[in-house]
Formats: sequence, structure tokens, C-alpha cells
Amino acid sequence: MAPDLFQAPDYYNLDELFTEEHLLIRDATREWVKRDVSPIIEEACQKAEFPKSIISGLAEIGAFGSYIPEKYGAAGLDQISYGLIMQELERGDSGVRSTASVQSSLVMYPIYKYGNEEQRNKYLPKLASGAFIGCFGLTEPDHGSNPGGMVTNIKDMGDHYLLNGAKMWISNAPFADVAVVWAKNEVGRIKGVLVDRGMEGFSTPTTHNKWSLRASTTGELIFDNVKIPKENMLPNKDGLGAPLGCLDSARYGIAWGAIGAAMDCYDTALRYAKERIQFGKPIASFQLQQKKLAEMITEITKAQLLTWRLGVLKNEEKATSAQISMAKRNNVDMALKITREARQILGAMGITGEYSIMRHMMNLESVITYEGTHDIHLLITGMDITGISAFK
Ligand code: TGC
Ligand code: FAD
Repeated sequence: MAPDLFQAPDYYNLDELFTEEHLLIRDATREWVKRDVSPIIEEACQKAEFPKSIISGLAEIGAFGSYIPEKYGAAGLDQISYGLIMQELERGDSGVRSTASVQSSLVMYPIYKYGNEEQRNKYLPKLASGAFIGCFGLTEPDHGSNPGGMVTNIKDMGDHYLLNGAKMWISNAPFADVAVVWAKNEVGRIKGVLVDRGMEGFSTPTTHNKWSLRASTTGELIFDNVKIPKENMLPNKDGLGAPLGCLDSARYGIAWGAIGAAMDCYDTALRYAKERIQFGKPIASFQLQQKKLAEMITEITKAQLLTWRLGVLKNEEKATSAQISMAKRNNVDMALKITREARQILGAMGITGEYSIMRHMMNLESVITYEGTHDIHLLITGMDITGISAFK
């Protein structure tokens, strides 16, 4: 793979909107990605392997539970710092960002928000340090966009619960130490339970043959009469709003992450266009190529501004779920379109693993689907502005 020469575009001087701490955190993550992710990520993707060697580095840069308080071993940062970390990780690869966002927003967040103090103390320090990897089981074979229809169920057996059912498409499932699993109780109320690796009747087969997000391992969670100790239930929130609250946090991180992937493709295409000579001139001198590049930087800049504002609202605890949906949908779509244009600028070279563009493009096909599909987020905006749900 070509050396990582990434230079981040900042067309509207957005750096002036960030604090010194934000910039330090972002630059440290950027450097870490250049040093520890870029040299190995292409091979990991080709082999369809999550590079476990980066887990300790992710923990050291504070990517696991960035905004969870320091007393639980995490970094205790603000929401913009979390977003900037996600941006830089996804600049390297969406699969790397996925691992950090699942760990932070889908595993540590529910334990912190919905768990009790014993559960926080038991799991959060291990998750923050990377000693434990977690996963989040919401999607089922027959319930993707409609998680409220889930059939995975939990029965109160007196001194324990019995868990039955299956989850599908679960990031990090095959090697996760703990799974945050959503299941219905006897009266159909959705509850969150912590399922530890090794519990009898719990298995996690790997999902093979993915063309997308190959550096992130995906699998199933299968529960066959799994005995769940009573202390493993998350006590402080139930109902569909509980998992959806975690998704708000993860979708927010993805909105930032997608900008990273887009910036990487734009930067690669710009450099290539200035160096590649055809008809005796750099291809960057041709108006059609300039149009592509000019439109890319315009879209990236709009997404940066949207997302910075969302970060400010998030810090003030004022960001709504619908605002987060708009940013996730807009930014992932923007990034995917940029990967396609950037790929064309590189001609045949664009399809090779020598450059990151095709890898980003394939990754983003998952990102536009998971955490709520492109169309579901549009309908969430529609519901918010009309007051009418298209789902009912
Ligand atoms: P609806 O009736 O609208 O809502 C049910 C309850 O939930 C509340 N709620 C939310 N709470 C917090 N955050 C949100 N974003 C919320 N949206 C809704 C709502 O107020 C209500 O509460 P209550 O107290 O009245 O019961 O629910 P619905 O069944 O009509 O469905 C709405 C819909 C379609 C928007 C929702 O189900 C949805 O978002 N579907 C998409 C599913 C999804 O995003 N799945 C993601 C799985 S995890 C994943 O993909 C991880 S990828 C990991 C990686 O990065 O690798
Ligand atoms: P479906 O819900 O079957 O949707 C298929 C199509 O129908 C989509 O285009 C959708 O937009 C459209 N559609 C559905 N309903 C409507 C409607 N009402 N109106 C209009 N159009 C509609 N899940 C987890 O729980 N944990 C994870 O860690 C996780 N990781 C993932 C990793 C990867 C690589 C992938 C690809 C997925 C992951 N998912 C995970 C699952 C993901 O969240 C779901 O794939 C997603 O929510 C969509 O569900 P589905 O694939 O079943 O599609």
C-alpha cells in the first residue's frame, strides 16, 4: 500500500472552532492511525481479519468509552473529542472506528447509563483498557429495521433468568468477552442483559464472505437456554428506548467518522490528480476533474459544519435523536458519493489496494445500512417534521 501522506482539508478554518484540547486529541489520534493502522489495514482487510494488535493502542488513545468518567478507567472527554476520535479512526478504516464505537456507545454507554454501580465497576475498567471487548445484540434474523418486533426472550426462573433466541450481524461477536443483549420478558417489555462468554448454551459463530467492513469481525449470538444470573440484568432502563438511546450515541460518532473516510478519499484524489499526467498535463487541470474535487470539498465542508454544531448541542445535552439521524444519514451518503468520485479520479489505480479509496467505498456500504439504514433515517426526519410516523 502507498505510504500514508494524509493531509486533512479544513476549507472553512474549522480548527478555530475547536479547543486546544480537541486539537491535541485529534492530532494524537491522527498520528496513531498513521503509525499503527495505515501500515497494516490493507492486509487485514484482504485477509478479512480484525487486527487485534491495535486493541491496546485504541485503549491508550482513549478510544474506548472516551466520554465515560475517568473513575471507571475511561478518558472522561467531551462529545466533540469523542467525535474527533471517531473521525480520525474512520479516516484509517470504518472497521477500526466500528470497534471503538461499539465498545464505547453500545457496550460501555448502556452499562454506565442503565447499569448499577457493581456492574459499572465490574465491566467498565476492563472495557476501557481493552482487557475486555464487548458487543451489542439488537438485530435479529427477522428483525433489522424493526427491532421492536424482536423474539429473543428472557424468562424469570426465580433465582436466574433463562435466555433464548438469536441475534445476527453483530460486530465483534466472535471474540467479545461480554455481550449487551436486548430481549423481551414475559410481558413483552425489552430488557438489557449482560451475557458473558463461556455461559452454557451461548455461542457466537462468525459471519463469512463479507465484501464490506472486512477488518471488523461480524457474527451471530445464539442463546439456547442460557442461564443468566439476576445481577446481569441492566436495572435502570427498559423498553425499546433503551437500545435506541445507545444508538443515538453511536450514530453521532458515525456522523463524525464518515467525514474521516471522505477526507481521506478527497485528499488521495487531490494529490493523485495533481501528479497524474495525461495529454501532457496533470489531470487536475481538466475542468471535469476540478468539478469533482470542488464538489467533494464543498460537501465535506458542509458536513463538518453540520457535525460541529451537532457536537456543541450534544455537549449541552440538547441534541435530539432526529438531529443525530439527519447527520448520520447526510454524512454517510456524502462520504459514499465521494468515494465513488475519488475512485474515478484514480482510474484503474483506484480499484487496487494500493490506495484506500475502494476499501472505504466497500466499508461505507455497511455504514449506510447499520445503525439504521439510509431510508430509516429519512423516515425519522419525516416523522420529526410532520409528527406522523411512517412505521405504524
Ligand atoms: P417508536 O415507537 O418510535 O419508539 C419506541 C420507543 O423508543 C423511543 N425512541 C428513542 N429513544 C431514544 N433514542 C432514539 N433514537 C429513539 N427513537 C425512539 C420512543 O420515544 C419510544 O419510547 P416509549 O417510552 O414511548 O416506549 O419505535 P418504532 O418501533 O416505531 O421504531 C422506530 C425506528 C424504526 C425509528 C427504530 O426502531 C429504529 O431506529 N430502527 C433502526 C434499527 C437500528 O438502527 N438498528 C441498529 C442495530 S445496532 C447496529 O447496527 C450496530 S453497528 C455497529 C458498528 O458500528 O459496527
Ligand atoms: P431490513 O430491515 O430488512 O431492511 C431492508 C431494506 O428495507 C432497507 O433498505 C431498509 O431501509 C428498507 N426498509 C425497512 N423498513 C422500511 C420501512 N418501514 N420503510 C421503508 N423502507 C424500509 N446490529 C446489531 O444489533 N449489532 C451490531 O453490532 C451490528 N453490526 C453490524 C455490522 C455490519 C457489518 C452490518 C452490515 C450490520 C450490522 N448490524 C448490527 C445490523 C444492522 O443494524 C442492520 O443490518 C440494519 O439495522 C438493517 O436491518 P436489515 O439488514 O435486517 O435490513
